[in-house]
Amino acid sequence: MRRLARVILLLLAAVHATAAPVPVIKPNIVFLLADDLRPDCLGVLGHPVVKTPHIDKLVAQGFIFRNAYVLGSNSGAVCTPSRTMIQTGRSYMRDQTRGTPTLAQTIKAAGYASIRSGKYGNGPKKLDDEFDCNADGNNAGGNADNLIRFIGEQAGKQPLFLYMASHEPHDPQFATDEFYRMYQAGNIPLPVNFLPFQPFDNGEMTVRDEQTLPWPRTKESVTGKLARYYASTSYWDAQVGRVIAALKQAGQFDHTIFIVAGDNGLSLGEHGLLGKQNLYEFGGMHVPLIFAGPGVPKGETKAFAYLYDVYPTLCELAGIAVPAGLDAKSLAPVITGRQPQVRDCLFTAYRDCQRSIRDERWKLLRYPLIDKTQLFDLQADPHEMADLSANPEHAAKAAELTALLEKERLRYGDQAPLKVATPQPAAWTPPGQAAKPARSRSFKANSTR
Ligand SMILES: [Ca+2]
Repeated sequence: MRRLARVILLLLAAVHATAAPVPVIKPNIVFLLADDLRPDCLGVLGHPVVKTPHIDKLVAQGFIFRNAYVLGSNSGAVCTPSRTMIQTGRSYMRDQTRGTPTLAQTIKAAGYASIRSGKYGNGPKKLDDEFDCNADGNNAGGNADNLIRFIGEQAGKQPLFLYMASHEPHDPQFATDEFYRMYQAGNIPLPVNFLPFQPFDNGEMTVRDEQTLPWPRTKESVTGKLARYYASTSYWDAQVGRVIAALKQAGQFDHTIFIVAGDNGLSLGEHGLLGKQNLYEFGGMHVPLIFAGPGVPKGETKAFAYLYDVYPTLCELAGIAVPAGLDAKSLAPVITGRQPQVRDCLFTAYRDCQRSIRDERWKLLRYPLIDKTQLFDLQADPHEMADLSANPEHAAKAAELTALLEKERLRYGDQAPLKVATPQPAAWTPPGQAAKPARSRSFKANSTR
């Protein structure tokens, strides 16, 4: 009798299960975040030298954001606010860890098994610890090992969120010999806007990154650094290839959304600079950002994006509700072609010494501590070599962008003024170098190479 009752109960349960809505299986999410990867430094982005065959193939059918930026930084370690903003979706100029759930919390609540492997503690450790599994690994090879193990253990049980936060190609650039052998300094061109010295004091001239090569910067020293940087990038790409192979082997690849990005940009000889502590286009804030996978069409846009937009974008692509209260905006409407853009100008900041605003064509940089402004026509001068701020013909454009900068910065909680009471002198001489007239070290005034 008891046995019969059990059979009836099982039958009822089966009927009930059949009547229930079919559960939607969420896509896996794989976030490949390189460290200090420049905005053009992938083969798929058209880079003339670097070889990244695995990423290129992975995102060949993906969607590229050409104008993606980090909002800014309150310290020389731009990585830290950048990675925190990825997790919080909130401006670093606000209290970021209060009131809204983090990316890891949101993804976990949606039923994912999550792992982060890579740079740990580069931001509040409690944010890193919100992943189910946390495993560093000393380099991208170790990161890949951790992810491959996790795929083996978890695939098919729950949707996966894999966050590969590798150390590469950050200096000191790590690679194995086969990748170092791929690049010879003598075959690598200097940036077109190379200078031996940055000719004025941008407020952060001798920070750690700037000291990684001596002044003056030379062709030999800069191309040598570029060779190591490209080798490290190719090494990272090969390790990403191992993770992709593991996803394919586990039958998970076709059901995975991929994001490829860098945590901040980097100057490597442009304007005489070496770090991520400036706001030029090849400076600290401009980053690569590519989405690929189910629901993402092949495409490319110049629509402005912030890196922290990844948080709500991922949610929307994976069918997860976007939490209220984020500063970040979902880029999904741009990816799917519903909207051409989600913002019409782009603001960046570095400590209290640099601010910038750009629109589709023009960019204004402001250095409050030395009372200096630069104006560039990015359409004619993408390498920011001809400062037009003193040109009366463009005075109205400079005034318009200054007003826009004043307005936009408030949107992100920026408290630092664009003018200070007692500006410092703009002139700058590298440590150990005799002072020279600034003109001899700057670009010719009308150059638009
Ligand atoms: Ca970084």
